[in-house]
Amino acid sequence: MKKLILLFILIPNILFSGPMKKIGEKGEEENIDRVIKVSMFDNYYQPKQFEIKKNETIKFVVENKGQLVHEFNIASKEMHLKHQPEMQMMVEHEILLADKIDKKKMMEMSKKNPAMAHSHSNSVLLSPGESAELIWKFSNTVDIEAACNVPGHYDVGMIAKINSI
Ligand SMILES: [Cu+2]
Repeated sequence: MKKLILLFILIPNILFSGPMKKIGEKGEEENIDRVIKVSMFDNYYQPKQFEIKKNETIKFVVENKGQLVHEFNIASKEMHLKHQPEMQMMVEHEILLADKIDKKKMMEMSKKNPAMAHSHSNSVLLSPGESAELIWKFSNTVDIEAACNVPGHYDVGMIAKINSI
């Protein structure tokens, strides 16, 4: 059981280290070009798409205005698809519930390995009513989408296209 949890936390980090370069990188506060507010509803984003220039650093201020847990994750389609089984596992371990995240359980896991405490820099996972910021530098704007990988949500189209301008 413990080994299983370790596995699903560590594997995505390994997977993400490669493809991450293609989608850009974590942005720095002092380099922010624009701030974009994003609202998450059940199951869609407002706005539904983003117009982004290559090399722009955007601060996304994301608020979950829905009744369900949602994710705002900047990635390629391929990366989203790889991330989905990990999210499914979080559901199976009852860390990720339909309307909340069991942060106590998440914390317990991160205590066992400090490396687990950090979340991916390209995504935020929010309970209803929560807000978070994400700063991203779009060194590439091709074939990237913001999407929610909470099981079932991507399939019903909780995806916001990122258009290169
Ligand atoms: Cu969602």
